Amino acid sequence: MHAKVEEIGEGIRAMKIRGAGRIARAAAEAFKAYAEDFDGSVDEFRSGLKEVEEYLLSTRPTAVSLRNAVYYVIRRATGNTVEEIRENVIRSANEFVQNSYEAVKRIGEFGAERIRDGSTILTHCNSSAALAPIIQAHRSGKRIKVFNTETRPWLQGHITSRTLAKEGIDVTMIVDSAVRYFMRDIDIVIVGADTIASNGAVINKIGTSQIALAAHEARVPFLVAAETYKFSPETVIGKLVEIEERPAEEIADPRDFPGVKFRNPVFDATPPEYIDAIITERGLISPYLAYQIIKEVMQFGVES
Ligand code: RUB
Repeated sequence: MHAKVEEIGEGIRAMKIRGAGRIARAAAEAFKAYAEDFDGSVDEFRSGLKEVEEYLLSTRPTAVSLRNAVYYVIRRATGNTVEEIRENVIRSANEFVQNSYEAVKRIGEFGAERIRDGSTILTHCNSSAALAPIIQAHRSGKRIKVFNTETRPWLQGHITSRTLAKEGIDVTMIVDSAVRYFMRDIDIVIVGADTIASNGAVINKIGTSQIALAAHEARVPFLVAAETYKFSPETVIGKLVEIEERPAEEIADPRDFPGVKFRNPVFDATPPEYIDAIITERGLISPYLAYQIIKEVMQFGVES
């Protein structure tokens, strides 16, 4: 495998590159690097791109953003000469990355409107899309407080806390199991998404659905911030979202627990009835409009 492609692929697999948006942009960058360096015939280029596609798709299963990024580039990798194909791959990879950053920025602007001055926000894991409205609200002068979960077992919440503290935001880190205890102090929950199914269910970091339940019970608005490439065309044709299960060693050393089994699913599904709105770059929508977004906004159509 091409060195840069492998570096990106292994980075995604080992979670050095993580978060659905970053993974997607990295996949686009991998194609770009491959195309820039390619030297050979048109047929070799096409089969090489196919190999890159299959390799990238094998890295992590849950975030559809990865597959949508891969298909975005592959569908545009047309041409009769190596130069034409190269140009199209590089252009579409750049386009995907640029659109992705632009989408997060717009989500920040739209989402910030929903954050009132003086409010306390809860977030989970580390989502660029979820942090964008929070940071935007703060920069626009709103006095806000944030509670964020540490997010076991990978502790992505540490990144979130540090990012927010660096922005000068009043941030408090709590353990994942303290969410319901603090829910009475929370005005709004904002989380990200790895995949949104056609029925409006949101797949995000494990624990998200428990937070949604606690928010629902306390009548606290629960918002999801997600670019439209987090919507899954595959779910329209009946495919289930695969929930990644990672090694037990990420939780504890199994050798210290003879006779004990471990399970480590790293995502869960929050049903649409617990979601007040999804903040996309196209605006705020009901989760029940997921099918519409997939049909209208996604250029990819249904991938099989
Ligand atoms: C990260 C996670 C994030 C979403 C959205 O999981 O669940 O909430 O990916 O992130 P992991 P973003 O750390 O296992 O990749 O908004 O940055 O795309």
